[in-house]
Amino acid sequence: MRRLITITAAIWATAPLASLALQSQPLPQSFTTPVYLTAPAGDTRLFVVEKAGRIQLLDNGLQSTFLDISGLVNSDGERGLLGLAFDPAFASNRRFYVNYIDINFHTVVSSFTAPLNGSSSVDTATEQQVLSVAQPLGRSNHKAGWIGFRSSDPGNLYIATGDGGGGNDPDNLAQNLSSPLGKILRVTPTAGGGYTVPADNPFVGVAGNDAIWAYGLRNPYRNSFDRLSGDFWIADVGQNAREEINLELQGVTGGRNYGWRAREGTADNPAVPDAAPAGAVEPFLDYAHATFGRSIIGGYVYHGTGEPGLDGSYFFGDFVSGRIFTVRNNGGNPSDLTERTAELGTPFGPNQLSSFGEDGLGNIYAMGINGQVVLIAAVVPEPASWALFLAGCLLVGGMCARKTLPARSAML
Ligand SMILES: [Ca+2]
Repeated sequence: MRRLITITAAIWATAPLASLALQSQPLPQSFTTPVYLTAPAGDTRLFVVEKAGRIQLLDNGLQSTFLDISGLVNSDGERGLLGLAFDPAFASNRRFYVNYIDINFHTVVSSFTAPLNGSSSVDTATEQQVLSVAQPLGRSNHKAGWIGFRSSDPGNLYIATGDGGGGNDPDNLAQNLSSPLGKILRVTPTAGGGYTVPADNPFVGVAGNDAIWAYGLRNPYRNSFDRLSGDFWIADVGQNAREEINLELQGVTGGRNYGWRAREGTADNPAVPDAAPAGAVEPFLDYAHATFGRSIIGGYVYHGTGEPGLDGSYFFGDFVSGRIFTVRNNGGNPSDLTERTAELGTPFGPNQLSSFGEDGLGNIYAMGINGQVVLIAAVVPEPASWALFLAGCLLVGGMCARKTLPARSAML
């Protein structure tokens, strides 16, 4: 505990002065419990995932239902349609993947094929199941559900599974290398359904489920790959003490153990007597529940064009507190931890922030279970203000030439 407080203080000490560089711009549309947003690379459309089992398409501001599998989905509590990833070759094969809890209480990862006409809805008969994982009976939470492709590893789908729930992982599934729960899985989906395992997965040829990429996770609900560097950011929701962010830099081979349930963030889990596993990897950053919040929502590394000074900053937030932060990776260590909540106009109150999302161009969004989706955008000075400023320059002659304009004016 003391160590984290020291680290946190050091990070804060290096944080820049609060700026007013960002704002949140609400989309005019409202959604029903949005929990994710994504798009194929380079695609200007937005695909918003609704927890009950629908994907809403926004195409030039026009909204339509892209996919409706609500009849297949158990969406109570932490269950629902939880993940969406477009095949890196979507432009040619029109394939995308979803992760949902089905009515038989399994985590299901399936592919669907979008119609040729980009404005039509998806035929649910195109579903091909990649894998199915039975959830422990009677345990309603910790279903994670994020899925994603890494640009440097385009044939393989990464799948985040929770520990199956129940509080403090009662069957120690996250440390069990025979169980697919409490893991990041990495599989090669096969056309027509099913998957194969990449030969370089860490447990191929040794004891352990060959599909496992990383383990010792509790509820890695929202994760991301840095679209430029390939770094893997895993945000693992904690139990009663700590929230954590794990960072696998591009090039890190699989097989990492992130410590749950013995470890919760940088501390031993006070609820179980388990010794820390040998070789368990400490988080990149964690926080105590008395500080930033009680349920982390992982986000994205900013590579938008609106605010060049933010390039490389990782956005994350907290569901319970509604607070939003950025932090930078400085050689594997956190730096420049900065709260952005007020700067963004406090877009979400307590118990609303459900996810961040990244569109096909690299813009970042945040969304809440209240139905609102906001674009995280740069603040652009009002045209009228700049007109007045420039008029003033003319009046006072060369005065303006020596005045340093704010950095963000460079994008105007
Ligand atoms: Ca094995």
